[in-house]
Amino acid sequence: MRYAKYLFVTLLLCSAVTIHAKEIKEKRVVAAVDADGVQRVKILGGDYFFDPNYIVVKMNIPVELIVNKESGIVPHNILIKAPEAGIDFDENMRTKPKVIKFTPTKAGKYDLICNKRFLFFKDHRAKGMEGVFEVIE
Ligand SMILES: [Cu+2]
Repeated sequence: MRYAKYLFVTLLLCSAVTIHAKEIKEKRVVAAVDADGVQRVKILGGDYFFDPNYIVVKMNIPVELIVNKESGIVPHNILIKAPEAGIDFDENMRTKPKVIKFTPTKAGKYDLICNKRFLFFKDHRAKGMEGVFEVIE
């Protein structure tokens, strides 16, 4: 009987971990280089996700991110702040696709996020609207 309490707590912890793992399910895309020498990746945003949420591109090859969001009243943005790698943008997402152009100059993993928030609620990144932008050599 004494152990029942510990078992219960363990089960609670396990389910909490499982729920969190579900929220951050990885959708990975490795960009291909198009015939015109540009790496194009489409990114869809919504409440509260980016799809894909793990993007791999090659260094020193131009990138075009074609971004849009699902219809809905919640505003979303897409931003990466990595000026040291030639990546520095903060764009509001619309349902109509928008093209973001840059050329990454430094290998590494950079945070891709939406930092919108409603009043005192958690920002969208904390709700799962985040991803990894990886630049490889
Ligand atoms: Cu958002």
